[in-house]
Amino acid sequence: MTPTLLTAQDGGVLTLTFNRPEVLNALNDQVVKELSAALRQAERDATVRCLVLTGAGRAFSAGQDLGAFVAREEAPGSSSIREHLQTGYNQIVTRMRGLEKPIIAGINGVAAGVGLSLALAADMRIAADNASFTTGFSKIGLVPDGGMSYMLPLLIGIGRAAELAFTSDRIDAAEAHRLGLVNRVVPADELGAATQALAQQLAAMPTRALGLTKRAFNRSVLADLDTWLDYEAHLQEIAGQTADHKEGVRAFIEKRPATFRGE
Ligand code: LHQ
Repeated sequence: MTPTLLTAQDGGVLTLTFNRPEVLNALNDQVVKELSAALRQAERDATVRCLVLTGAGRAFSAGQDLGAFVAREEAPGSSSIREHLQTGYNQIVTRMRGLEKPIIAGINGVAAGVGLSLALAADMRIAADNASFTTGFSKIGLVPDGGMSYMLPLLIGIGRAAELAFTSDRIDAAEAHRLGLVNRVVPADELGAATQALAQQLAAMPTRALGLTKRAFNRSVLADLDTWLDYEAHLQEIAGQTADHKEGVRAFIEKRPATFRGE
């Protein structure tokens, strides 16, 4: 099976690259499994002192693979959305925040849905100047998940978070920088080098101190994260049963605008 997540280590820097460029690195069960395993390995491996998460091709990640999601929902005995989140994305977010090593998201293109949530779970974000961002969930009748409903208001304030979450408008890298969604924006052809340079800088720092700093930040502003992830999954379970959700997903698959009825 072709790896859907490429891994490469250079000194203390481990780079993980989403590798489904033909679907804008949409996330299916295999990517989730491989990312989870890579994070577990990065926890155990003392030679890894900084992690970079990025995407192959023109996207960082378009979020949940909606084709795979529909197929899963239609399969007899499939798990609920709540379980899907709890056993997949939520564990990844918990692992990313729990990893006591810096994680940098190198945002090389569009980041949408839970793809954006994973970028937000990183410690820092560097975006290519041609990257773009959309929460995406409201377009398919869902609630921001993968910790986004916690991280987004924290990073950019509740009013701006509401605007992005309600409208799912796509914003560019300059706007993302202005909002505080990303730390830095660099020319697209310099993203790889800029991300690796920062990662090497951090990998040469006292890793234990950085890890403890991350632990402190987790405790100071993300203390409720795990409870929150469960609550978000509960809200998503409710949203997932609405007619508007089903219409939104159908419209995406059929490549047509959705007609929402508010129910
Ligand atoms: C895709 C996708 C995609 C499959 C582009 N899936 N193929 C998890 C599980 C449980 C419950 C709910 O929540 C979640 C978390 C989530 O992440 S839900 C949100 C899922 N993501 C989205 O709704 C975003 C959907 N994608 C888009 O809105 C657009 O594709 C964006 C804005 C990302 C990019 O737009 P464009 O640059 O115009 O590209 P495109 O739309 O033409 O896409 C290129 C191809 O990638 C296309 O396939 P094709 O065969 O026509 O070339 C898309 O169908 C495919 N693709 N996203 N999520």
